[in-house]
Amino acid sequence: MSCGFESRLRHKLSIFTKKHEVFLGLERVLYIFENSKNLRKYKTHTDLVEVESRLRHNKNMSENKPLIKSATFIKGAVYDTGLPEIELPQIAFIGRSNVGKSSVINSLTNRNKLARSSSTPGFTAEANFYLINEDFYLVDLPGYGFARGSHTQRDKIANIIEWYFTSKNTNPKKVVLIIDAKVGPTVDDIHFYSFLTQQQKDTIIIANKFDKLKQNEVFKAISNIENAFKGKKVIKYSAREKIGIEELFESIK
Ligand SMILES: Nc1nc2c(ncn2[C@@H]2O[C@H](COP(=O)(O)OP(=O)(O)OP(=O)(O)O)[C@@H](O)[C@H]2O)c(=O)[nH]1
Ligand SMILES: [Mg+2]
Repeated sequence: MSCGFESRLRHKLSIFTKKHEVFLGLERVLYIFENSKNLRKYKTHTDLVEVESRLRHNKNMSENKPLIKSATFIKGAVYDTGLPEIELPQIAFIGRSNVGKSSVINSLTNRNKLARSSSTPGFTAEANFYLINEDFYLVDLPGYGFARGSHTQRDKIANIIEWYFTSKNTNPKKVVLIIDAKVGPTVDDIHFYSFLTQQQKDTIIIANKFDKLKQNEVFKAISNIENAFKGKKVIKYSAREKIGIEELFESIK
């Protein structure tokens, strides 16, 4: 842990104390800090890197330098005829049902209710186009692997996903493939990644719901995802805790 790193955080947080503790024979550093709302404890350097990333994101927002200046829902499409009239680059968000695709779009745009999210799987049923900074679209897609859905429902969703990724009229510039950090990569995730590779799509992998991992699960969970995708880099992300936003934004630019 570098002193520079610690002092940068100290400057940004109202109270920040450091304690040493021994746990299972391991010496650990406990950082305790308080912001206006709540007291939080972070135990490792990795935790602090994420805290810093979140603070940097909040600072950008509060200093009126938002990464996303405008975000507007344009339309939901299921076929080429339903696509938005104005052609602009598209960044597509895909992953299993309920993995948090809509929530990731909301966290990235810092808008709570832009993309509709729900704890009921199978919620998004069209390719929803959101115009960002009048410059490009974020596309929220329905999720695959909706185990409890009817055969007809799953078939309909699979067709929409296939249409979106094979149509000459959509052609996403980048694809964000979202994996559940806690569940890990599913057979469908791996299958879908090879489909994207065959389609020669530029794919970014993120592990959402990172907040659900306990500290001692992080290394194993992330390596497991990286290994499943042949060592491809995985961005640790939490739409709920706003972790990884800057890194994802940089990757999709
Ligand atoms: N703990 C935690 N929960 C999350 C996170 N992101 C999303 N969720 C929750 O996961 C559930 C599904 O989120 P959605 O964003 O609707 O997921 P989706 O992938 O768009 O779902 P479908 O459109 O149904 O495929 C909601 O209850 C969210 O609150 C996260 O980072 N951490
Ligand atoms: Mg959704």
